[in-house]
Amino acid sequence: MKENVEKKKRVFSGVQPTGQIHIGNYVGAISLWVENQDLYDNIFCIVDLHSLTIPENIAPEYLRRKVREVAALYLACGIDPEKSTIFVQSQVPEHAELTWLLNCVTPIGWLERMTQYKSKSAEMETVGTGLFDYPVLMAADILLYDTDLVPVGDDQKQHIEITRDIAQRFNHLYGEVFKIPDGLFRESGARIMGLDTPEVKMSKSLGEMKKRHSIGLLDSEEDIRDAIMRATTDSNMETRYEYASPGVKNLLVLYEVLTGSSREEVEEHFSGKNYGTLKKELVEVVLDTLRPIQQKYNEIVNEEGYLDNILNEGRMRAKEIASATIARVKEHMGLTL
Ligand code: ATP
Ligand code: LTN
Repeated sequence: MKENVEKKKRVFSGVQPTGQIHIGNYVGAISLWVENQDLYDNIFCIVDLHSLTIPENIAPEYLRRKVREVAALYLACGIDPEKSTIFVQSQVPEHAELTWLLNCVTPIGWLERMTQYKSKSAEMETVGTGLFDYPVLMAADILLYDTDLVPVGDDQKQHIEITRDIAQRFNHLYGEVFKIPDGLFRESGARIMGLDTPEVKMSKSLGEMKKRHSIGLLDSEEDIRDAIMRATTDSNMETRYEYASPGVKNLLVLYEVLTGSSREEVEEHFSGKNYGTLKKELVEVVLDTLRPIQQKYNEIVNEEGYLDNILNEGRMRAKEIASATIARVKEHMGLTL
């Protein structure tokens, strides 16, 4: 082994175990993790504590099932446990502990400005403190692991910004403890829109409520076909990105990322063709992408003990890194005897 190999950068990201994991999550986040897996030292988390911030409809049995589903989907999508650490957030109590310590350096005004909090709380009768504090828990997730890069969809930009702000403020108050992380976003596909409503992003919660809003990674062939063939378009025949309506552009972007083509190639391919052709071809591309994922998913969930072993090993590796960070933080804050 060469001694002078450069240390790989650390990547950290996560998905909440609630709702329907959809093709937007795959394109914007999970497939980006898989593509870059060999370049980095990767840690992928199932952020169950974040799921508790919207407590409605979260029965304990549902959460338990969803945590396993997300973990199995990470693996089915191509996350390799030999190359990446996979673990469940609540299994490493340092996440909650660091959240408290970071709460004490985070001005309330920063949290009041968060757009996700504003939009989610507006729909709720009773707003939990956890929802307000969501960004601090996310900052704790990232900062615990000396993360360099956070690959996410572009709806998470404000969360990455506040993580940087919190880290900088902490370092200013207590000394250089945290590394300042950067977001990592796809150039194309960082925000997939709803198939039925291309003016809003495809979302897991809407996907559970409305048929044809999203394409779930575990959806049947029939549902996938139906959602794409009936996706909102317009009455023109415009397949150039610059002029296409939001619904058509969304289909072009999905086709582009899932086939690994360039925009020019996609435009040339669909030039002069109607939306029916675009939709039919996209159905095939999506099915070709999801078939092997669904097959692998079924194998994983049927293999007794496989998932538990991976999550257990992941927990141990995560715990080791996280506990070292917490010790360093406490030392700097004067929380040691
Ligand atoms: P919800 O909309 O119900 O809050 P979500 O679909 O955003 O849920 P998350 O678990 O919050 O799901 O997101 C997991 C990852 O997928 C994040 O990196 C997020 O940025 C990314 N992501 C979510 N929706 C999209 C989308 N429509 N396009 C691209 N990336 C997305
Ligand atoms: N807020 C993220 C989920 C999340 C996350 C993280 C992503 C929680 N902690 C740490 C990256 C890094 C979302 O997708 N809604």
